[in-house]
Amino acid sequence: MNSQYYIDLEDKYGAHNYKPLDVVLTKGEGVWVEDIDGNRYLDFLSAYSALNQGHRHPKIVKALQDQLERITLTSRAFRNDQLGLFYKKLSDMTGYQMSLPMNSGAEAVETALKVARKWGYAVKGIPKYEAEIIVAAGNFHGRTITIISFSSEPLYKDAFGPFTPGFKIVPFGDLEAVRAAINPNTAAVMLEPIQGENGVIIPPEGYLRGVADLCKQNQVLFIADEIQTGLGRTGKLFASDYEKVRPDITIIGKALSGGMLPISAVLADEPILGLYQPSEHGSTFGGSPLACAVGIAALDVIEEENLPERAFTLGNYFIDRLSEIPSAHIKEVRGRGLLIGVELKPEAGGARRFCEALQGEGILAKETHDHVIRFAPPLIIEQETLDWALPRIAKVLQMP
Ligand code: IF1
Repeated sequence: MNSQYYIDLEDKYGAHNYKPLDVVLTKGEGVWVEDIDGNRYLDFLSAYSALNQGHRHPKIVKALQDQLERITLTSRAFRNDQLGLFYKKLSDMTGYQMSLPMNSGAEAVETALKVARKWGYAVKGIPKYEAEIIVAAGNFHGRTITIISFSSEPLYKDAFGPFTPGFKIVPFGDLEAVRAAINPNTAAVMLEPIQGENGVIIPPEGYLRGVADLCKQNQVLFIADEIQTGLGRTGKLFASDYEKVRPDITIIGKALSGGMLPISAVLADEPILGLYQPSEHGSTFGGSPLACAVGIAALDVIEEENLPERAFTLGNYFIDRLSEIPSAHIKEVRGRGLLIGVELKPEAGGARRFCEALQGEGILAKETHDHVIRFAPPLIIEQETLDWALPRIAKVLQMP
């Protein structure tokens, strides 16, 4: 069968909520993937940072296989012998007292928003159902109706109202705007430390620290969505670490499973996460023994292979090399660690055609917001592999 067969199947029987590159992948190992015609590509997207550990990391595969032989799902109606170990691993690694496991990132965001509202009523004393949560313009936190209710992107939102109330949107990177938006009913401020989907937008230095301080002064929770930026991607365990900020709540997902299953978690201390009482929240699959065994292995790999440090060193190297590429199309190269955006000038004709050309060079990358090419390889990548990619990227960025 050729690629077109599979493409036609997808297009005929599947909802058209994506416009993928027409490459039909069938194998992955480490930083490489292969399509059904046997072409190999360097994966420069890492499933939006879910594959920080690379495709099919042997240690995570082994943990998955071993757990498959024992028990996969108990539901939270019963206990299992992996969940506590997963909690402990998360606490030991992140310093948070507690965690709550879910599946997708969006579910973990919802979980954090719910507990922030409850905290607002139970601890801060906000009048019932008056709680407000401040978010940033250009945010991406997922696809549920509540989450899109505070999106500023019409495409994600406009067809899907009515919307959930209780959110205020302020410009990203503007500390004074946060200060002005806080009032006695504010329960939380939720931000991505770096806005990924919005085009790898890094806020001005001091912004995260400033927001965290404002939150503390006003008895407001600071929630960091580190689903994309966390677990080593930006060169530290968390992107918040760059400003020595410890959010009241940190949300993680994606690389928490190294790409095996959807696993997410909300991290916080007992005075916050301890507010959830039985029946107030839950999930059929969240905290399954299979997910926990995989999660522990995925976290082990991040530690054992020093993935944050690797991302830091290789990211600086790669950003420097990309910045040296003489290309009339490039407006700016920016990034932290191995979360990198190359913003093209408006007259470059959009990032999509460059991503298609990269595919022809054996590199899979994905545009974001029309004019930004995102480079985010697995963090296990070797410098020599980056050196293999650089002349190919340069060639593509130099096309007319
Ligand atoms: C898609 C984007 C990236 C996220 C942050 C929560 C979630 C995400 C910071 C929700 C998810 C994903 C979703 C995926 C593509 C991808 C994405 F382009 F859409 F925005 F990474 F940049 N918070 N991001 O980045 O997590 O529920 O999906 O597990 O929607 O196609 P999820």
